[in-house]
Order: sequence, then C-alpha cells, then structure tokens
Amino acid sequence: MSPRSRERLRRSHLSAEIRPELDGQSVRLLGWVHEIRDLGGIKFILLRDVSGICQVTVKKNALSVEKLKDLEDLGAEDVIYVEGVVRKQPKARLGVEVLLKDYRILSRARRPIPYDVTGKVPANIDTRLDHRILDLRKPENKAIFLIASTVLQAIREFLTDKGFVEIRTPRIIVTATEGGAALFEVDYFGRKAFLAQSPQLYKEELTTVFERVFEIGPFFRAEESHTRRHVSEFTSIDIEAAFMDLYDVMKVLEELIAHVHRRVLEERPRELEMLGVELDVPKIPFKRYTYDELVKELKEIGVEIEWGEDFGTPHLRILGEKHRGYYFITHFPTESKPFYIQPCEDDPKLSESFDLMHDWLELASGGTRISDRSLLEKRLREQGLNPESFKNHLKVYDYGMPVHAGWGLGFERLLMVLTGRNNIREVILFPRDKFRLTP
Ligand code: AMO
Repeated sequence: MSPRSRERLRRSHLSAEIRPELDGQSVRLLGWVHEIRDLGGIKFILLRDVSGICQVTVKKNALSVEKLKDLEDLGAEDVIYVEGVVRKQPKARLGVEVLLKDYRILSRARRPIPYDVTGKVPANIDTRLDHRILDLRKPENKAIFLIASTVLQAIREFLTDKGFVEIRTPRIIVTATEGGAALFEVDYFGRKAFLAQSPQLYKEELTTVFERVFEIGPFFRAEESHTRRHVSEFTSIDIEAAFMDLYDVMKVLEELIAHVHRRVLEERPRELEMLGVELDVPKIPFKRYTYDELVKELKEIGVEIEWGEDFGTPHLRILGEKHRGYYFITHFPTESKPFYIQPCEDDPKLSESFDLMHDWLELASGGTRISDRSLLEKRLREQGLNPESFKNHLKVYDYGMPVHAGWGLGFERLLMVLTGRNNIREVILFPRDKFRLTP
C-alpha cells in the first residue's frame, strides 16, 4: 500500500480578495494569526496571508463548546485554516469581515513569541535583524521585498529588450578588480582564492562573445567601514556593452531607472503607500556635472578638498544638499578610478568615468574601458599591480577587443531610494556586515 499523503486544506480566497461584494459567500482561508482581540462576547482574529490581513469574527454562539474552548489557546503566529461566510461590515477595517463557521489550527507557534509582528512594540534595527524572519512578516517590511521583486523583473525585462544577454560569472576568483584591501580570502583546496568583488573582467571579456551582457548577482567586499550604506555581501546589477562609450551606457542607466520607477508605480502602489513613499518617475536625461565642476563648487563654499581626491562622505553630504534626486558625476581623475577605466585622450589625468548619485548616495559607477592591451598593462603597473597576475584577462585583448563600456549599480542602494529607507540592512533579507553573520 502506498503511503497516504496528509490531507491538504485548500483556500478559496486570499485575504485581499475578501471584499464587500462577496457578501454572503462561503470562503476558506489559510494564514497566520496576526493579532487576536477579545471583546468578551465576540472575538476578532486578524488573519494574515501573503496578500494582506483580513478580519475573522468569532461569535461565541456560532461554534461548538469544544471548538470555542480550543480557540482560547489560539495565539499570534499560529497557522490556521478558516471556514466562514463573508459579511459586509462597515466597522471593519476594509468594510468586510468573515464570520467564522469552523477552523483548524495547523501549526502552533511557541509562546511567547520573542518579537511583536504587529509593530506595537517598537524595535531597533539590531533587534529587528536578530528576529529577522518575524520582522519580515510585518506587512511594511514584506512590502520592501515585494517591491524588490518587481524591480528585478523590471530590470531584466528592460535590459533583455535592449539586446542584453544575462550571464553568470564566477564568484570564486584569483585576482582583485576593485582594490585589494576589500577581499575575502577563501581556502580553495589549499590554494588562495577570493570571493568576487564584481564581475568586472569577465563581463568585459564576454562583450567579445555577446556584445551586450548583464548580470545580477551577489558580490563580496570585506568592508571595514560600518555605515548605513555598506555591507559585506551586496547585489550588483552589471552591464557591459561592445561599441559603446560612457555616454551610451549612462543613457541605458537613466532609462533603466525611469523604467523601474514606472513599473514599481504600476505594480506596487499599495506597498509604496504602506511605506509612506511618494514616488515620481524621474525626468531624463539626468543632470550631469563633471568632477572638476563639483570640486570647484565645494571650494567656493569653503570646503577643503584637494583635486584628485575622491569625494568623501562629508563632501557627498554637502553635494547632496544642493543636488537633489538623480544626477551623474563624470570625468573623475584617472588616479582615483580602477585600472580598467579609459583615460581621456585629450587629458589623461581625467577618465571616461561616471558615478550615478541620488542626493548624497552613490548608486552606480561605470565608464568606458580600456580596449588596448598595452595601455591596460601600463595602467596595471601604475596602480602597483602585476600584469602577470592578469595574464588570462590580458590574453583576451589579443583576440580582438572592441571599444566597450559598462556600469555596476548597487541593487540595494537603488532599493533604499525606491522604498525611502535609510539603512541598507532594511532592504536586505539577511544582511551581512562586519558584525553580523547570522541569522
Ligand atoms: P563600485 O565598486 O563602485 O564599481 O560598485 C558599484 C556599486 O555597487 C554598490 N556597492 C555596494 N553596495 C553595498 N555595500 C557595498 N559594500 C558596496 N560596494 C559597492 C554601490 C556602487 O556604486 N566594477 C565596478 C562597476 C563598473 O565599472 O562596471 C564596481 O564594482 O552602489
């Protein structure tokens, strides 16, 4: 005899589908107990499922004595199955309730629950992250990740439409691309390897195969700085395209950002409202400032900055006050950028590079890349790197390397902007930083 599978209870509706128009209809629901309110003769169970929360009303005379007694034990976060009848109820939150006819408790949560999912007890970010799975059940926190899912989908559809091919490059690598200090070392069968900081060299190489590529994936930086915008594991949206320069890829980037805004507005209005965010589709093209212009601007208001120096947080804070929303900073000093960035032909002190900013937050960086092998070798040496360590990459330059350009966009930083959160940890399901490796 084959083993019998456990009886599976099925729902007829999601809680968000319970509307006054269903008045009189029998429904079956599945979900978690968000909250219970007991008013003596009457009990209200707020039932939460993926779609939202609906009110289940228990009239004491509607259940058998036994069932009623069992219900006394019901607690927050228990999983229940509910059978009931929809009734218009102007006093209920959404103008409707489900009158309980029968129920089953499918899984009991151990009490006391260490964290209040209803949000009545305020919690700081560390407490929230310590109890992350419960914290994520809060509708407004879940909303962030529903938006995140829409954003990912929008990015994929936009880039695919523009002829970009989605690629996957290795996470275990042997050479650093974005500066040696921020690398995590891995013992790779007794050999020294590193967790990838970005797909930089692979995405450049792959333009010789697919011309336009993109990748969405986790990358790793051993960030010593404990800030609200840095984590050790982040998601990078990367593109790289043959026969494009910095201006071409900046255009792709601003159009992508506008597309993402449109999609989120279309598909997630409820979630935006829950988060208290008023989103507008940004006007493109975004404003563009050169590094030189902004250094001058800072100096004019008495801020100390040396030409050549990268903008630090205090500089960016000041610039962000003056320049709101999205804007580009272009033509950084070649010295301040990685070895693969193309120096400007007419002034090699400057580079064909850019950052995309939102207020004071850096969201992306990119530029035209060096496509000439000897120049790349020279730049490696100038940055104190040994071309020999990059021989596999350099080899590709001997097989026909087109002019190419690209960028890397921090997915979580974009989400911070879209969801109005000011700590990157809020927009990562299970964030990793210097002090946090669990949950
Ligand atoms: P960069 O190092 O500037 O460029 O990174 C690109 C973008 O990734 C995000 N980011 C981070 N987000 C959270 N935590 C971190 N520790 C972190 N580090 C980076 C930022 C940043 O703007 N290869 C180049 C991109 C390119 O030129 O194509 C690169 O990695 O939003």
